[in-house]
Amino acid sequence: MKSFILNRHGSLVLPQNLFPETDFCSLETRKKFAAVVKRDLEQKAPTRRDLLEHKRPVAWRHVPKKRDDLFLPALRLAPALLILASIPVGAAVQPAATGSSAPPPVPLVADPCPRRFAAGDVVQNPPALFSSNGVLSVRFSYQHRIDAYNRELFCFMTPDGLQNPTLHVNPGDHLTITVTNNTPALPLTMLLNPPNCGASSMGPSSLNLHYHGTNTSPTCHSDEVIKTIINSGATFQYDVAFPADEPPGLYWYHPHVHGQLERALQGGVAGAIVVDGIENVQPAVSGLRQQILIVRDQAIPGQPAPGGNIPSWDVTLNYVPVLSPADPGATDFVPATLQMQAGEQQLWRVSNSSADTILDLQYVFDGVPQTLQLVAIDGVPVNSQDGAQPGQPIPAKHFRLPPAARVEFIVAAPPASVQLAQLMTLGIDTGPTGDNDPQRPLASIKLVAVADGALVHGADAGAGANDGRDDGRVGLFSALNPRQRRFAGLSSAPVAVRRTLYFDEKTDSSGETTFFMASQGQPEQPFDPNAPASIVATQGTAEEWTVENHTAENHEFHVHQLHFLVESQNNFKINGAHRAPGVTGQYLDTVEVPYWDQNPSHPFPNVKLLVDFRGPDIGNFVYHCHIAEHEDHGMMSIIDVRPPSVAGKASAIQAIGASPAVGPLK
Ligand SMILES: [Cu+2]
Repeated sequence: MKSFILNRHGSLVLPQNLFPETDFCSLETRKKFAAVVKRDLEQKAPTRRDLLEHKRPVAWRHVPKKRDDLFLPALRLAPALLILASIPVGAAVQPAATGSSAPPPVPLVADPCPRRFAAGDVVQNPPALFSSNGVLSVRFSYQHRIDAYNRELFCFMTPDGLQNPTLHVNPGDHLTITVTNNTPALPLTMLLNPPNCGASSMGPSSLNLHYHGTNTSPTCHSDEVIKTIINSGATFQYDVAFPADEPPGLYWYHPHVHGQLERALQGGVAGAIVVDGIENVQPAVSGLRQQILIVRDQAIPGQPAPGGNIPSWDVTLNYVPVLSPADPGATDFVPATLQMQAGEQQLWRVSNSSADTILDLQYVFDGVPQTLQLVAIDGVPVNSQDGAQPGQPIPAKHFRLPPAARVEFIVAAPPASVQLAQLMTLGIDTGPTGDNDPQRPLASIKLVAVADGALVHGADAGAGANDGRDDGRVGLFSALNPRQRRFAGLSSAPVAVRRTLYFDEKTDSSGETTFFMASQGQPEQPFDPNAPASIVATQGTAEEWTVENHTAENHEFHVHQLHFLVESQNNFKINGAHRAPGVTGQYLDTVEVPYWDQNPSHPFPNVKLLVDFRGPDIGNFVYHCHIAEHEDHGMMSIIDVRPPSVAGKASAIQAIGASPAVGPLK
């Protein structure tokens, strides 16, 4: 394991897998701190590779706390702050809120992060909140708890006890969220240079929010994740303005603090955002019963070695756990239950909100794949942006759903003659160094005869109803809506710049791997929130990006604030991989690039993307691999989109990250 370092901006960077149960008490000097790191992490704790090869936990937080050769006394907050001794006190203590009027904090909610479902339970729609008069105003208490398997769970709770509710907005609406970070304070480990948004130092208990896939502004109090930090005890207010031309479909929200993404997502903190109105772009969904299906992943109890049918991570479906077999050769998965009425069609709106688990969805009757009628991908109704309205669904026998991607499709209930109807994920060849994502059933279909509207209406928080409204059905088609064609004309837009980006990984002699989201022609650097942007683009243009995979595992390319047109998927066959069905020619925010076979005579698998900067959003935001473990370990970079009037004045605006940080610790 690497010891901690000061980066080139003078910020303290702790080892990526350091977790703050480490004893920081009485560490008044850098030397003492280094000694503890050496004693407890370098000498006694196994390296990450060691952990992986022995199929043991891969993060410090997973190291068994009962090992008597590890020094893990209880954390005491005040002394811990001594490690920030050279940070001005004001920098480590965040004011209650920024902005003109400080919102009152959202108090702790009793019984946080409930997970009341057992394996095999019926999947219920999450609780839902709806905007009215152009605004959806939400109050969130960010909380955690430890479950029976020693897993740390995270959640947003509303004051009346809803957990991670689905947020329904219309194009043009404002989503205002007041959030209080009610998780326990942990040591702050890194300084953020100005300009700041919230606190100027961050650590494992820091929070912010990302509105994934939304074409919203990357500014403070909107969808900004590089400098927005809400530390324990602080309250922060978001006001996210959805554009009037936002395509109707499924988006999602989750915390996005660098280094903490995997921990948060595997703790389950994620919820759906639905931009309503898809029925007037894809009339095929009019009035259908809908199931909002959020796939999350989490550590398997007992942390068995992955292999065979033992996955790297268990998955859940709206918090119904999908159990995996204890034996790698066994197939006794226990899927969740999805209810349908005989003869009906349903709209399934699936968000892969897992940290690391790649899905390849298939709907199977007695072993025979059924047709999914794809109606939207990553929030954008398919075939809706150009040409004649309405959009035409795409038939597919399976759909590859990388972490963070969403797909919405129509399925038909199985005829009574079918013995076993299931939603499943096919096995994924993630590459030699990737996770084990075996084929497994996610849910079995159960035909029921229940009065209309009572079928999938429910609240997975267990408390409260659905805001007085039924989230169980899509609205009825009224008239074709041509206004949500945000990306219209992109395919014929002139290409202003062509770039090649690539995923890379470097493993050092200790077995520690650093992950890079690199740009051809620039030195590889792991993500640093204080660094200047790697790419400067001009608002109003379109760029063609070729995103290559130079590594031995799959990666999932995601850009904040915008969508791209998938032009082509290339060289996938060198691994026997197939192009993902349904995505070429569509508008995505997340796309998979399969691994390279490491044969120097083989080309890199890549995707060609037409990236749309024609929208109004300017500023700094990120692009990264959405396998959370990879992003946490550095696979992310910053892009700066500038209005045409200032683009080109490159030296004038390198503001973020340019100012010198405080001096090193003594
Ligand atoms: Cu990755």
